[in-house]
Parts: sequence; structure tokens; C-alpha cells
Amino acid sequence: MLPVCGDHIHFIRDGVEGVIESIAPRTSLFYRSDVWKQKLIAANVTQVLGVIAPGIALDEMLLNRWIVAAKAAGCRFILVVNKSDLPEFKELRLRLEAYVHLGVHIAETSAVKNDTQNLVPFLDRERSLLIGQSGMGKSTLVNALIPEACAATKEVSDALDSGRHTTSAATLYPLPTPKQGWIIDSPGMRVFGLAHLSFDELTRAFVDIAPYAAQCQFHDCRHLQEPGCAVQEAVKTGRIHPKRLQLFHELIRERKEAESEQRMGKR
Ligand SMILES: Nc1nc2c(ncn2[C@@H]2O[C@H](COP(=O)(O)OP(=O)(O)OP(=O)(O)O)[C@@H](O)[C@H]2O)c(=O)[nH]1
Ligand SMILES: [Mg+2]
Ligand SMILES: [Zn+2]
Repeated sequence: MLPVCGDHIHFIRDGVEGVIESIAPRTSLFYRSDVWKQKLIAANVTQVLGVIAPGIALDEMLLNRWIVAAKAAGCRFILVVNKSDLPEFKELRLRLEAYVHLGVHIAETSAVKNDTQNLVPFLDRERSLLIGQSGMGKSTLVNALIPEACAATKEVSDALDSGRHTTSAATLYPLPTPKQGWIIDSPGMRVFGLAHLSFDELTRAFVDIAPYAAQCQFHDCRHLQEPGCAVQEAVKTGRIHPKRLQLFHELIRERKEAESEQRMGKR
């Protein structure tokens, strides 16, 4: 087992270096996966903070993948809408009300203005993971929450000319006392595969689809064209957003593709 940010490890010091002896059992593991590899992101987190901001096109399918991934990992999901100081913020914020019924909490922030008061109440005693596309302000948020963190942000990387993604590895920062818990900053990501989730796991992770899936006429209903499909019916009557069912099918397809590629690879 390879260690990942957030792990509890036992290690033996050897001069200035150390050797990892063992990794304690994890309470959660947040990761993404495609056909060939799993990309571990963080262990032992209790909540995922997905960061979005105006000015960078919102990829709602990506956002929905994070929500599903958090649910599947047993984590609470908080949508952090950053850069509230920008004029385009209001328009973006209005589009997000639809997410509240998926159990998503929303916190508005302006990291550059040090305005994190809506987010702070969510953090104490929690182990949080910041995720989001590059440039949304994850590292700037860390610095606003924990001044001594000194996480590199875009301005710094521009000065050093270190490329597109400013943060290159996940880093854990303890919350300042008297708060307990920690927060992990992670590198920006544009794709988020969930090929590790089975049909049943995906069904459970779609909190809007799961209750209807239990009512389908056939217990192995795939919610495509089957008669008596309660999920399709709920889409027709506006109780499930069609984009959510579209994503569900997309994820099932990706899973199937991954399985068949792996079978071919093993031959
Ligand atoms: N206007 C405004 N700009 C912000 C805010 N927060 C961050 N920024 C700016 O957005 C840019 C990107 O910030 P970063 O914190 O480096 O973004 P990141 O999400 O960590 O990016 P990666 O490390 O590449 O994933 C910087 O120029 C920040 O100054 C904010 O609240 N308002
Ligand atoms: Mg960063
Ligand atoms: Zn069905």
C-alpha cells in the first residue's frame, strides 16, 4: 500500500531521514480512476470542498463527478464559490441553487479579500480536502484561512514561470489552534474518472436517482428504455434533472469500457 496525503503512518527515524513502517487503516480514501490507473488524492478526509469561481467556465459535469465521488467516499460535500468580489459572481451564484437539493452545502468566499467567514464554520474538527480546476483560488483560500501556510499561488508561480498548474502536490495544513482538524490543498484537475465505482455504488452515490431506482419494475433495470422505469418517469416529470441521468449513464459506460480494456490487456 502506498502512502497518500492524510495518511497516519508509523515510521522509524534514521538520522535526518525516516523509513515508513506501516500505514494505519484509513477512514476514507478519495481518488479518481480511469482505465489504467488510480490516482489517489487524499486519505482520512471527512469532507470535500469543491472550489469554483466566476471567470473560468463552469464545467457542471465535472462538478457533478466530484459530488458523486464525495458521496461514494462517505464524505460531506461543500461547494465553495470563490471570488465573490468579481462582478460575474452573482450570475454564477444564481445557477447553483439547484445543487442544494442534492445535499450540497454552499459557502461563498473571497480569498483575496480574506473573506472566508461563510466557510470557517464548516471546518472545525473536520479533515477537509480542497479540489477544483486550476486557478479557482484553492491555495489562496488556504493562505486566507491559515496565514502561516504560505502556499504558492498563481502570482508566485508566474514570477517563477513554473507552468500552468501552480500547486503540484497535495499538501496538508493543520488548522490554527484552538481549531482542530486539517485541510489539504491539491493540484488543479480537469478530469475526474470514476471507473472504480460499480453500478450499485454509483446508484447509491446519486442521491437523487437512488430512491426512484428502488421503485423500477425490474430489479436489474438500467434506466434506459425499460418498461416501468421509475427513474425515466422521474426525469419526465422533472424530479430528476436529465443532465444527472446523462452523467449516470456516462459513468456506467466509462466503467464498462475500463472493464473491457482491462480484460483485453490481460489477454
Ligand atoms: N478576484 C479574486 N481573485 C482570486 C481570489 N482567490 C484567488 N484569486 C486569484 O486567482 C488566481 C489563482 O489562485 P490560486 O490560489 O493559485 O489557484 P489554485 O486553485 O490554487 O490553482 P492550482 O494550484 O493551479 O490548482 C490568483 O491570481 C489569485 O490571486 C478571489 O477571491 N478573488
Ligand atoms: Mg494551488
Ligand atoms: Zn429504471
